[in-house]
Amino acid sequence: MIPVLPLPAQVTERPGGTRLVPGCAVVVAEAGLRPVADRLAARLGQALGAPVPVRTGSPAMGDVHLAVDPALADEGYRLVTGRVVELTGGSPAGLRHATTTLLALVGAPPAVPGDPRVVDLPGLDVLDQPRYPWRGLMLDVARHFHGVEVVEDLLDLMADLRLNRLHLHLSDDQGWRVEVATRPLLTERSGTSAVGGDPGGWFTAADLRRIVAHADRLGIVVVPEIDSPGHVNAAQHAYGELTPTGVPTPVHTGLEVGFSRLHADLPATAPFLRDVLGEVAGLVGSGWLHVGGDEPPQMPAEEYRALVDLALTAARAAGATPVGWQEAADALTAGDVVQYWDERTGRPQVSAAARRGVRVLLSPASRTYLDLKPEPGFPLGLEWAGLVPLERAYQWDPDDVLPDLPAGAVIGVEACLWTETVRTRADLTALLLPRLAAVAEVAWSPAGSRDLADFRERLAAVAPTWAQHGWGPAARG
Ligand code: TNX
Repeated sequence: MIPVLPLPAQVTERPGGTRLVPGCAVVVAEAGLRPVADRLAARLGQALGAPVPVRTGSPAMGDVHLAVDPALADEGYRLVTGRVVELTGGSPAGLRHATTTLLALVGAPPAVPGDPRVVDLPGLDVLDQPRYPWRGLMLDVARHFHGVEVVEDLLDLMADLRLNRLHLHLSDDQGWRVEVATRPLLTERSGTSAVGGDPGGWFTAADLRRIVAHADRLGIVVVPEIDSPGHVNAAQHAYGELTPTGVPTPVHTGLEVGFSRLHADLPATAPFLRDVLGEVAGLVGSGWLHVGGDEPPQMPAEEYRALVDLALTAARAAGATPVGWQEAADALTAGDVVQYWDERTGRPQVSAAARRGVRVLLSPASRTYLDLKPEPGFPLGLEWAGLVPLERAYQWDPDDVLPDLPAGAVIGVEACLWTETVRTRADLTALLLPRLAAVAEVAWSPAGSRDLADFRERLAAVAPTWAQHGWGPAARG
């Protein structure tokens, strides 16, 4: 058992190994790798209980050497323990993954901070690369708001699990969570509400820039979502011009869905989508924009299509590749991404879209909706698609979800955390862990390589590190 999550593609034992002692250094082959090296050195220093310097030049015995070799896969890496620990990435992103694998092998920092320790790494040759390029987590900050510190903390957790996409669900019926310069009432009137009358909140442009910068340091791409044409009560509460009567709708703090919608025949609708989607895509600047499209209330199919087309046009005009929930599948074109979530419906539409070249992101609710309860009576979470115990989040294969997809259509896997019942950081990680590690392994590790008993052993090995961060079910007490 190698105490690493997700399971690497290939692990070979070799003679020898590396002894890491306080005083060892992280040595970079080129100055451009310094950001990756600095982060590794800081964390290695914590784990060894003594500061670890970063140097350029040639490594001495017991050092950690970082280099890039473009012959490796883009996010791929190699880790070899011997006279030195040799970490090689196909890119800085791959190298970063190598560092998280090394940190997992080193294990949790000493219980008494600063108490120096020696770590003997076994002789290993790890050659690893991801199964899918999109390994995501969706966080709903609309039902309950979660601020910059919590999001940064989640980004750290994601990076350790080698996840590389953070999808932020920024608007819904209950609240609006991103400042938009051309529509200030969105946050002024709809930023402060949340499910159950709990406190709201929103990201300023500076907040979003901070999140994006932190994600960028970790090789994580932020995908903002502005949901429409359904799930728009917060927008209509702020701007009455988006409703047929012209009167702002009442604030909504309940859990019901599927009652609010935009109207294609109102003059304010198209400018709203154009301005808001354009601005949010520009603020995040990742080249991706999720346009929602889920759970539209009753409306003529042509009107739904016209509204989704407006959102898609706005996304493209802002230079972003659109992502949409499966309900929007018919409107998407080659290169766009469709996110499959509701296993009760939508299969033919998603498959047809894939045949047109639309890429498919898998979030089947019964496997990846981590807001669903892991066990009966769990104090948090919903149950609408059943329970999602750890085994269900782990024991499934992406190839089996939509078997009639063309080869290569699946771009990846995304876990979703809706936050109707999730109010605090402790609530978040109580639902996320350990199941997020299961979904991460489904997205990363080679088909057919997974073994539940081995996975459970590896979970037990990383649990102390999570506990030290205050992550996981234990954190809720
Ligand atoms: C379905 S998934 C929704 C969300 C809810 C979630 C609860 C999707 C695209 N829509 O509005 O929060 O179920 O699990």
